[in-house]
Amino acid sequence: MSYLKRATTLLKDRIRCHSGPLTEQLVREPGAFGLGQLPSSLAPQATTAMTCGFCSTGCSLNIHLRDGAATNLSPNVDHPVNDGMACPKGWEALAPLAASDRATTPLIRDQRGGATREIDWHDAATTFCDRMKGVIDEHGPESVAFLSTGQICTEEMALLGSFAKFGMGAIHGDGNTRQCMATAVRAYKESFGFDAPPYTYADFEESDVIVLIGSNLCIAHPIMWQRVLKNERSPEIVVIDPRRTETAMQATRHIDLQPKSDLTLFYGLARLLIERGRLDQEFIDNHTAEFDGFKDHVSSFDLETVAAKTGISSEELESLADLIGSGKRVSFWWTMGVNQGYEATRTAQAIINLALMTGNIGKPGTGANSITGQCNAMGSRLFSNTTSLLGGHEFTNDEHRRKIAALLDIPVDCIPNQNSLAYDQIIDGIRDGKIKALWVIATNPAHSWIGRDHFEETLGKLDFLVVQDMYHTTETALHADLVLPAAAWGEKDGTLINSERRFGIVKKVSRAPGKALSDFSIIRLLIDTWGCSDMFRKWTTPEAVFEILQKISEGQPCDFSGIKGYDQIDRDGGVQWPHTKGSPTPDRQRRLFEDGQFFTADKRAKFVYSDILLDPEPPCDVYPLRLLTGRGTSAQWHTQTRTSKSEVLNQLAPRKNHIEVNPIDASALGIQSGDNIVASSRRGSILIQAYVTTSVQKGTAFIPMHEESTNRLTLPVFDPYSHQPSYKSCAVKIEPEPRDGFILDRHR
Ligand SMILES: Nc1nc2c(c(=O)[nH]1)N[C@H]1C(S)=C(S)[C@@H](COP(=O)(O)OP(=O)(O)OC[C@H]3O[C@@H](n4cnc5c(=O)[nH]c(N)nc54)[C@H](O)[C@@H]3O)O[C@H]1N2
Ligand SMILES: Nc1nc2c(c(=O)[nH]1)N[C@H]1C(S)=C(S)[C@@H](COP(=O)(O)OP(=O)(O)OC[C@H]3O[C@@H](n4cnc5c(=O)[nH]c(N)nc54)[C@H](O)[C@@H]3O)O[C@H]1N2
Ligand code: SF4
Ligand SMILES: [Mo]
Repeated sequence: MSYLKRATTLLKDRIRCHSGPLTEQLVREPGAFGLGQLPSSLAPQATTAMTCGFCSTGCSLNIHLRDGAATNLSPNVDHPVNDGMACPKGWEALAPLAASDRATTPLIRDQRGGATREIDWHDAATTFCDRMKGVIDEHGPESVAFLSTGQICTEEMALLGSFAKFGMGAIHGDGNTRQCMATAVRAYKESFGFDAPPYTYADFEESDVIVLIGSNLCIAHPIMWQRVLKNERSPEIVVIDPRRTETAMQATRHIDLQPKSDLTLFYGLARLLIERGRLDQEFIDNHTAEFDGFKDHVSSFDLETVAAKTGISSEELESLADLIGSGKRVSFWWTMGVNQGYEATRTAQAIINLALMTGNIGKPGTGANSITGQCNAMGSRLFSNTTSLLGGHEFTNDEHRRKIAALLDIPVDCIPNQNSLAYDQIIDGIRDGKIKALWVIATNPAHSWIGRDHFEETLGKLDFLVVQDMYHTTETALHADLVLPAAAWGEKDGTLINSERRFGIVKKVSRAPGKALSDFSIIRLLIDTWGCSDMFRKWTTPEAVFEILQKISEGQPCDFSGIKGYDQIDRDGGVQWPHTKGSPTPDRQRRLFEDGQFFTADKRAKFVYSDILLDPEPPCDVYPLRLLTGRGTSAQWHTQTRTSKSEVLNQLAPRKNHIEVNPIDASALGIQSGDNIVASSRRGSILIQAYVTTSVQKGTAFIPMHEESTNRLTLPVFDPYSHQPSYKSCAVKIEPEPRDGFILDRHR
């Protein structure tokens, strides 16, 4: 059977651990595809450390093994990231692997809306290739797209992006990192010359003033919050968030600004700092560009204007400017409250500008620091081959294309010379009938995509939808023509890159169920079936791909060619980039820009700024509330495919989906906590339970994104520079549930 031969090749790394012939094992042993036996190097050990596969913090977890298989875990006490701590998701990381709805075999759906039937890998790979090739033959390479993720290993995303773009000839591919980090990427590229978060977590401990902007650290990055708590300098902790979040409650100062007034606030603060001479003029003169233009630009943001727009009193604004201006070590940290907005990129750059003008960069406890979301969002930003060519190169730069072609020993013509459509444009392309086939890997857009009330119809327009996931029950997989069962975190090898640019390692410590294969092996199988094995002859194992990526990174700011294989990452508690070949073993905590040299052509960081944009959907008479969305609890992860499979995490999460409403708005409508209410936007209506709380301002409401219906309400607008969705603001109304039955009027 030829597919077994192919499987033998692609599972080469595993053959070493099999005692008998591989084919025999595959037939005899359930799960052999996914894991086979555990690597012999792990088997005798009682514990082995690996990086958590949920958030970008990158905590190290000690996996306790019996006969080489994971039985339990505990946080690693000797690791520069988490120092013996983990949040509930980390403690429960093994539970989602054992869920009963794991995808265990490839599934095909012969008819839209019909049931699926099981097929073998040979038929799955053949179906994938035949149908994709059919679409390309008929409609051209622009008619096929993939949507990737920040939640698979770096090596897997590089293999995926390279196969899709260089092997299949597809041009378009984006990922859920667009929903999450695109703004920070764009902001850093323009301001610093490269997508380079500059900090190390030690900066949380070394700051005098920690400014958290649109970041609910206690819920979304609980172990980073623990690092804040380890700060012995009694720092001022300022939380800039329209909601009184768990983090805001712990802060020394909560700035509860009007939603989406951040850009005005930061320009106003910049003007105040200039007026009061609170500048690091030497740093500005020697290491930045375009300050004078910026100074002119912010001059119109006077105190009264800023106070009126942000809802923050003049006194508080002045006091905040003084705090930032007088602080010796001020660090600015931002997350989705900034990235997910209609003027997000400029807002992120306004934060960067504050750090630059006060010289708060490149020194302990400082920085303009974007906190990442998913465990490997950083890997995706650099190596997914979606928005940029591998290693932070550009598709549109011929020199870069030639360089990558030579390094990979492939014809330069295989590398597209144009950028991919962004996620929203891919979705539009499907709606307009231009994109006919979509391959979705480790993301669940039928829940997470913005304003997706008509999303099912949109997916229905595709000729071919492939979903590659660890579960066959995700909202997106339920629409798939072909489901490819994936091994999960803990069932495969590779690396993840955390928020502070640290490579961490993940390992096979558990057997994947049934015939599930690692994403790496699935893509290898598809490569071989497609007929482009030769192009990927060196991409044999995750570690071989790691070495290829090391070569590609050489000379780039993200150069990690000095890392001596997975062994060094494992031994040293991760390694941050950059680490160039031949350089000495790096310190365990490193920040960028200590020499004041940035990655721009003139080595100067740039002040970037624009005019304030009009709010695309302000509250009005009909829809008087502004809806915010975001993370609900530390026990819930996104669309909940994983976290809902843990009984422990379910106990820690709210039992019912809920909308948070301020008491003043609630009482005006006679609504009490626990009431079922109808929340509507111009896109649709949902039925949801009210939770009356002062943590949301009057005139605003909040629904956690974990609730499936949230994105039926959200407004599909995007930042013009990053194309990141503006998930955090749209106009809604709420009404008590009508007594005589309620029909969801979803398409008004
Ligand atoms: N438990 C848990 N942890 C997670 C995740 C998860 O799903 N669950 N997901 C991970 C991922 S991928 C990401 S991207 C991160 C997200 O991490 P965060 O960005 O910290 O989480 P969010 O709740 O999305 O948004 C943060 C805050 O932005 C505020 N906000 C809304 N609008 C505005 C505004 O106009 N201005 C300001 N200043 N703030 C505003 C919201 O009130 C919210 O408290 O979390 C990661 N960690
Ligand atoms: N309203 C609103 N919507 C939002 C947000 C918001 O704040 N508000 N936040 C946005 C943000 S920041 C993000 S990051 C997105 C997240 O949105 P999604 O990416 O759609 O959410 P996840 O639930 O993390 O989906 C990951 C999928 O990958 C699968 N999976 C897990 N591990 C593996 C693996 O190893 N291999 C494969 N093949 N599959 C795997 C999981 O089962 C799951 O189906 O949501 C966005 N949507
Ligand atoms: S904080 Fe993030 S990385 Fe650490 S245990 Fe929790 S989910 Fe995992
Ligand atoms: Mo995210």
